[in-house]
Amino acid sequence: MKKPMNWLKGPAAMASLAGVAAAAVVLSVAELTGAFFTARAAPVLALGSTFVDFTPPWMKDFAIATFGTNDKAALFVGMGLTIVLLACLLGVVAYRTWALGVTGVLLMGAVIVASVVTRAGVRPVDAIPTLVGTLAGLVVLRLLIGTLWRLKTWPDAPADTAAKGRERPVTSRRGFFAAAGITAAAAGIAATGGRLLSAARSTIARAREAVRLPAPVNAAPSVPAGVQSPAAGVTAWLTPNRDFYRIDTALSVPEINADDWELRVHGLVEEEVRLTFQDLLDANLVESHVTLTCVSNPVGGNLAGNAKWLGLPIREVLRRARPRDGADMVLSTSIDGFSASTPLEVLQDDRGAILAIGMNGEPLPLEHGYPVRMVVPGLYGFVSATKWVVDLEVTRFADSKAYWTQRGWSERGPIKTMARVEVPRPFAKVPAGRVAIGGTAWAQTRGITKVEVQIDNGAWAEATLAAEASVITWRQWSFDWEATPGPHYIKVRATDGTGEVQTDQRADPVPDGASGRQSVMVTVE
Ligand SMILES: Nc1nc2c(c(=O)[nH]1)N[C@H]1C(S)=C(S)[C@@H](COP(=O)(O)O)O[C@H]1N2
Ligand SMILES: [Mo]
Repeated sequence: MKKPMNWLKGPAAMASLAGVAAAAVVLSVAELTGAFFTARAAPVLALGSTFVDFTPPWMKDFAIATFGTNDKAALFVGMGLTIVLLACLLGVVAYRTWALGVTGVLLMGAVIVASVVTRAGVRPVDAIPTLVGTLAGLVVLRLLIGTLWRLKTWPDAPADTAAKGRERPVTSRRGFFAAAGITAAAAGIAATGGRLLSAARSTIARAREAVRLPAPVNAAPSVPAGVQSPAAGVTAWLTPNRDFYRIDTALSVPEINADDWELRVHGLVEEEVRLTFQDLLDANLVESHVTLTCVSNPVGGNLAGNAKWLGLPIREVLRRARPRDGADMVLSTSIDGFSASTPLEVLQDDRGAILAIGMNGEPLPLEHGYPVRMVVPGLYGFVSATKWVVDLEVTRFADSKAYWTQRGWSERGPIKTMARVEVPRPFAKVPAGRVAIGGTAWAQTRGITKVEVQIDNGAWAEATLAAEASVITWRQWSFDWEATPGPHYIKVRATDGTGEVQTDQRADPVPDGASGRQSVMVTVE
């Protein structure tokens, strides 16, 4: 029996450090070399995407609920910790049995190569950076572990490792730490350099700025005066692009050259249709204000935004393709593999589903789907709003499942009626007297006809509705409250255009959207 070693001072800690340095070298050298290859094939991002795809749905829901739009940062932290733990194990294993160390590094390389080459639009040569990185990682691991073998001070060093180092000069611990530290620092610098180089090569952002959007043949109906709630602090009725919520599975924003973009419309159609970006610029485009909403939005949450979109009605495209009898769904797919299932009839009715190229008067921002995305009034984004869309397959719900449906979410997603209190903020302290309560409500395609407020357990009282732009945009409201000192609860509920009152029945976002009524606690002083 070996006596238990002092872990922190023993070879295990130093071997772990060697493993971490080697793993850092694999990733950073791969990333640096990768700057000269397809942007989407960047090894660290590709690995992250694999991580996303293998993250269990409940953990993804947890990440979105807990970190909101910072869920990607949380993912990288989680991935980093996982890699560090595995790298420690790799170092220890390599110190004991070198062949296992080699296997470990090769395995790491294989996982990254698999992640890279399975990204859409990636060529086999894009595996080269990872191969270079793997080789560099092996060399570094061998150098560091070799140094450890030559440190003879370990009481429990394996007998054969002492022999391996016999004729070599004895190395100091300080030397080892210096070597490992310098390696890790160099790896960090290399990785940063790789990222910067990739960013500098991003020409798509500049190409986007050069796009001149055509004027629509059907301009958006003018927005009536008074759509904005008079209560100070309520969200802007029109969401500026920079403030528009962003939800997607893409770790690096897909970079699509608009000149290369093509949409293929196929499946259960009489005629396959192909559209280029120029075809869209030349088409009869329409413009409309539409409020997008995410199915992950909790009651009272802010995963919703309202913009003016410019695009081609999808029903024009479908008219050309002529769907066959029996088709009831269109599966739209993004260049990065995300997909959404939208009922065929929703894309053919009067609601105004479009292939959008413009958002608030600009080409789509890269992160909102440049060059082309879908915008479908009335449906949550996960079943309709495919960004970076490149493929429309006319099919049947019975035959195909979209990205989130495969992960436990619904196959359909009509937006639920929802009212939100925006001022006062939860747990605010407000002075007694007249307090302006205000917020936003939505029930896209049905419209909002009433919003009511309830203070504590009092009677429901009608709020004042701001002007309505259309039934596919959200509608704001305000309510003057004579506040008396003490703690109070403000509850809100909306009624949609069909006369249906927003349910009090609480439901989680999974599988088809949160329901229930928001209740905001405030203290009146
Ligand atoms: N390619 C792609 N498109 C996508 C998604 C995605 O993950 N990938 N997410 C969808 C979801 S869940 C929502 S709510 C909307 C959000 O659009 P936004 O980021 O422009 O607000 O995009 C939809 N389109
Ligand atoms: Mo979403």
